[in-house]
Amino acid sequence: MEIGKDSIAAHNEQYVKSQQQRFEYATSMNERTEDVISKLLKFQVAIPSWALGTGGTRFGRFSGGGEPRNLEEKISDVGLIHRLNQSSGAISLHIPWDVPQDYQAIKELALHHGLRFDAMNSNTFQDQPNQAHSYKFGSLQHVDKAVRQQAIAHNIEVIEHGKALGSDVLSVWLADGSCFPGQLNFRKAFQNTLESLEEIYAALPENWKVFVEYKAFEPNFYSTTVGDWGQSLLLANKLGPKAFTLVDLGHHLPNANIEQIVSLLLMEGKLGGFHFNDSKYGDDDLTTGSIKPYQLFLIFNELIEGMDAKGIDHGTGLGWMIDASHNVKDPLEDLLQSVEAIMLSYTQALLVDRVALTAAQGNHDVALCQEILQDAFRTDVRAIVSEARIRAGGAVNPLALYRELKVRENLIKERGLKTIATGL
Ligand SMILES: [Mn+2]
Repeated sequence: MEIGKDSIAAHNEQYVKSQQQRFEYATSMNERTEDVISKLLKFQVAIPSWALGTGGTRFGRFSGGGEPRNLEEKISDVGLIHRLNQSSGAISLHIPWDVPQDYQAIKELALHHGLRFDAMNSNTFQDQPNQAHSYKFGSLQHVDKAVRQQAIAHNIEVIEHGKALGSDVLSVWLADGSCFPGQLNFRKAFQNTLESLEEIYAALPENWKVFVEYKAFEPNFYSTTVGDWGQSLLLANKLGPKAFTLVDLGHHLPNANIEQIVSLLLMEGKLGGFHFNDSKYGDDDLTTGSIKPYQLFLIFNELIEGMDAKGIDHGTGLGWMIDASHNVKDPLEDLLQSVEAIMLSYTQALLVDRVALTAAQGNHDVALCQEILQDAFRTDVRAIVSEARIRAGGAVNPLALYRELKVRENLIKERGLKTIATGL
């Protein structure tokens, strides 16, 4: 299914008057509105291929129907999201779930939908059929060199797929760690991981980056070999200038100060990318902005402050991606909500009066610092975000149009009710 320009125009027509009124009010309250819109137009959030089907838990999985059955249909789904919101112009692939059969055809399909290929993700957390060695006790950290070599070779193969598609980032998340005290020699596990990553690093093309993602726990529950930003930064620093830390919002212990982490990583020039999601307890798959929108705003506040201090382009300087897989919502509706939450938080953070904040910080005016931040956070910026979307050719209300057009019903008709997205 594809959404035509006329469907979007007809939808937007219903909102012309209300949008105009709300946008005029927003402009009258914020003199930098046009500058903000120009930044929003350049800000794109990549959609991971694994977020397009219904995820599950170890207890079960409840498919919503019409899930993409192959890479082509995944690209088409991201195309639908991007057509509606004009802010999701990239797809992030996962190997081996998304191995292309015909690179040229896949590239043309992506181009047709206005998508580029974001970071390539390797998988050494599962065993694949016909695989010689098991990852049950780790991959890049493994005590057996043959297992490490297999995992290294897989990562290099992922780079090759990415080169053929025009990606320029390898994103590595490791499930490596241990479940019980005494199971693992921490130092040896780290050294093995470093040496393995060095071999992968050596295979990176000149213009590529490697992102080292960390996660506090799960699937291992006693130790994770890349468990926090310190361990990731150690690896990135030892690897070299093409290696960076990747921050996933849901990969911290409860109440971690993620905004401080991104601030310091940016200061060190080692923040490579960002995975958006939200969590209440230990999950990392809830809709971005659904639980802690203020935290998301504070993170964007530090991201913008840190990027501006270094002259980093907001749109292209870092990798922006959603990383979530949902159990109970229509995945496409969920992704539309997540991207919207990201755009709203980014916009609010752009409105922070940085001159006033710096002055208040210098005067130890703690109450005023809070007022300045919360003044921006409490600003209703929805009309600004919709205005940017309309100007880019998107829908005023992407989720409403998705429902008006009965997209999911159409996808079920096309693909069937009991489809399962590859990899899930
Ligand atoms: Mn992630």
